[in-house]
Amino acid sequence: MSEYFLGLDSSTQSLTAVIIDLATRKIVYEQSLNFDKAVPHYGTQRGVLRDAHDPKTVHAPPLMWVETLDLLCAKMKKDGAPLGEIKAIAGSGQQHGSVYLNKSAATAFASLDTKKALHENLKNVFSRATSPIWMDSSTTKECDEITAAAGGRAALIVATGSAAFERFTGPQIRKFAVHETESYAATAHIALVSSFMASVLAGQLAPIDPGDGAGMNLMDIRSKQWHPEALDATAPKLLERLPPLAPSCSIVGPVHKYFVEKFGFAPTAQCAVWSGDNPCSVIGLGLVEPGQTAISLGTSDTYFGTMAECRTDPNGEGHVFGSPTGDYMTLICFKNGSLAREKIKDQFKLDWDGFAAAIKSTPVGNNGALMLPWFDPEITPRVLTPGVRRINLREDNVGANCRAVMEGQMLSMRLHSSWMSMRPSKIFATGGASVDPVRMQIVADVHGCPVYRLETTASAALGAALRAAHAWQRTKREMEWPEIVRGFTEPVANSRINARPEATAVYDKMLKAYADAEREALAKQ
Ligand code: XUL
Repeated sequence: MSEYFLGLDSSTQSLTAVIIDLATRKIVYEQSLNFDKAVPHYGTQRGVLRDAHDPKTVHAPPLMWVETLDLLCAKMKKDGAPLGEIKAIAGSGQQHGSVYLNKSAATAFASLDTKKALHENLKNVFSRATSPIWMDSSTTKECDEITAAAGGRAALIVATGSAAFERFTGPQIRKFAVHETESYAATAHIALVSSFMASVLAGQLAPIDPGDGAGMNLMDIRSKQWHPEALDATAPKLLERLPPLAPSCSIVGPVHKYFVEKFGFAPTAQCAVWSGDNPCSVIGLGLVEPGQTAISLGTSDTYFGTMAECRTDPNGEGHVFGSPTGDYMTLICFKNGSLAREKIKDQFKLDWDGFAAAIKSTPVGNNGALMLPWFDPEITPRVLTPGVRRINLREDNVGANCRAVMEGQMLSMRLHSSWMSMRPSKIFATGGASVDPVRMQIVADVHGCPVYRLETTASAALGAALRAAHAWQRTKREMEWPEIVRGFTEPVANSRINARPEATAVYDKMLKAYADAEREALAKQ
């Protein structure tokens, strides 16, 4: 007997649906609608609205997400997706983005009318027409104010799991509360993208889970409750505007009858709490046990790790979020990922095969040559003035530059994840670069553990579907996480690349040289 679960991913550029059959361990349906194309009348570019006068201000219209949800449900129905047999739905939202709702919202969610489109039902529920999203970096002043009021940077990191970051929800709320006092006064509820979308589906205001709550600078990372001092440091009367926090496996309630009558969902289909896209990806990548690590080598490189105990980064570069498993996860973002590798590749007019051959023509450790690959401003470490730094490295040496960019990136990743005090025992790699055994050998050797390749496209939506299955299973019997993800997140067969102990020994020494070079470069900033 099939057991269907739906995962939705409301990301920056698109809304994606993945339906899994837990009985056969198969993805049975996948569909994605791109906001710019599906609902062009909102005028977004790549899903966002950039302020014409201030490039740091980046918002998105929440009504656009709602209208796209209606269209995606219609598309699923038209495609014959088994909507009537779905047992539970969960979702993933781009993290940090906030939705501001007036006092009519709760009633509007509860009384959706099938004779009207979803966006017509909900057009009057907002006290702020647009939502600041994670790409917004306009709140440096608010970050400083919150940090000072919360007792300083170290205290805020220990309390909430992260230093104050411009894109985090607390600083964004503060900016709104201070500059748009009347609209803030008219705001009865503040939701995250995740909890907002869950509210629409369930027809009631939905809680926030600790995965996404941790991206706000407002939640006590250990107790997973709102942090009173952080709230006070952010905006007046904030607690009364926030939904409760609830474990990621909680059920909000059955899907609203709007979705039953219009699209054929079963009235018994349960809506689970949504989470952020990174916590959902942790599940979609199969990182369900402490100590598991994945790296995604895409436009930017990200490092995900799971930890049983909450340990925060004293330097404030890495974030600690709640993992949907109830453990903790960390996210470290390196902006100069593929961007830096491509710059070097293109500089020498190579393709990726040529890039790999160039690396192979040089020895492990690059004869002491090092590169700090900061083509763009960097997030980890915080580099505001970009510029590539070369040490013992001539700019025209093809092989040495190709090796140096990859070795530099992996040494940086090892260095900036060391606060976790937990060396990975294996690494799962995804993203473009993960198909290249030459670059993956450097990953394995620098980190000193085997690397496996994961072939995932929609890891956040898949993670959401698996979370739906977990939340639903819990109401019947306890199914452990490894059993939930089994068959969905296995690495590609024969993709294991082992670390070579003699190469790792070279990198163990090189790490110090890299750290010194980095410290010196940062001191000059
Ligand atoms: C994480 C972050 C991004 C967004 C993208 O802190 O800002 O990964 O979640 O959707």
